[in-house]
Amino acid sequence: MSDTRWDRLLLNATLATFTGDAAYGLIERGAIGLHQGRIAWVGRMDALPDAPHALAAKVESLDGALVTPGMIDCHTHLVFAGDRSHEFDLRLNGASYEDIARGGGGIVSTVAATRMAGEDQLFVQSLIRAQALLADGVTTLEIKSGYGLDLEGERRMLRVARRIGRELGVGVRTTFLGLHALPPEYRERRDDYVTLVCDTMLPTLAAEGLVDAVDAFCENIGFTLDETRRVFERATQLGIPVKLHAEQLSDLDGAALVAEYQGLSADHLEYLSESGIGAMAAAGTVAVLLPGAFYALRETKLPPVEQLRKAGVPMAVATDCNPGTSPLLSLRLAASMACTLFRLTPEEALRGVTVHAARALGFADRGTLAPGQRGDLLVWDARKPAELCYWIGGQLLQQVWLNGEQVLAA
Ligand code: DI6
Ligand code: FE
Repeated sequence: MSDTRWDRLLLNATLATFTGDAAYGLIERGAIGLHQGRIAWVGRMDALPDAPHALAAKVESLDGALVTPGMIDCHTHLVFAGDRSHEFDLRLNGASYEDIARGGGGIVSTVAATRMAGEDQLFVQSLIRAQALLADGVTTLEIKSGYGLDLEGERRMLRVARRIGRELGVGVRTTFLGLHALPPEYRERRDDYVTLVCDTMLPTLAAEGLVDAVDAFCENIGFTLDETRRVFERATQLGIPVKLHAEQLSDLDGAALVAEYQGLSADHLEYLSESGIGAMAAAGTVAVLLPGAFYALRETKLPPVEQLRKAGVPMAVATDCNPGTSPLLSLRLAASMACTLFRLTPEEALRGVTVHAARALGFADRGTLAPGQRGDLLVWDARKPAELCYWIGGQLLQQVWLNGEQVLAA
């Protein structure tokens, strides 16, 4: 007779499930069953329906260790070539991000390097960054294009993003960010570039199955509200969800625009207005907070966290990993910074890198510990969830489980 038991049963765990009403959805002396890549059972050990070995083929005790869902980094630009560390010096000497961008540095300098790189070279350089995120608990991540800015370059980035997912077994969502910066060859022809993005690049890449969502950099140094609307219209026609870099450096009302399109998320939001918050709340658009960029740019304007909280807008937290404004390779550190810099509670920050981050990517099958969810789990050298935000650095992560299989042990 075939074995109908679960593949695995983990016993004596402190489970931060992020379900139900308890703080962190905490279950002490908990157990979790895994079967065929999914979570089969979650609850208190004393509520298990049978003896452990009658329930699962393999049983192990975690000795009280904390277990959380795999963390989800819902905003990264980690596929790129080249190096921008000299901009760090420039900024420390007083140049602003806008100054550097206007002077030919910034995004377009990464575009030049990324266009030069072959697909394998881009893959090898970018894989290292994805591995670093995984090593601190990221089991699903979003990766944006936006450093190719022509059909071939954007395609290469998105293909590399998918390949990273296959190589590491992590979940990858790809976002097309054709409206990231105006490529130099279109300097006098803005409109033609937006047309190219809307009429050629987006539909072609979507047809190739490379686009899960569409984003734009709606900003004075990026693209206008009207240009952003054009790409959102096209995405909507193609049935692709949208999200937006909004209100990072100024208030252009981008959050209201993305909400109008029932967008998944509006990201950054330091300059978000009261009306933008209202629009996001009504549309169910997630606020993605990016403390790494706030920190690296030495921004002083805080995102309106208290008003977002009051309006009931879910807040996610992400690394924004990119070579210019957020060279950050730990989502757990981003959660810590969201507490220290933005005054999120540790529970809000941890919901922000799990359940709300899943929602910001349109995923319903991950981000909590519940039956039916993907078997993506983290086992930590910690007893209380707040420790994950409290410790700055250190090797807290003990085990990573992806799709029900243990892939990493400290
Ligand atoms: N906002 C950001 O924080 C990144 N892109 C964007 O639109 C920065 C990208 C870079 O500087 O390379
Ligand atoms: Fe970004």
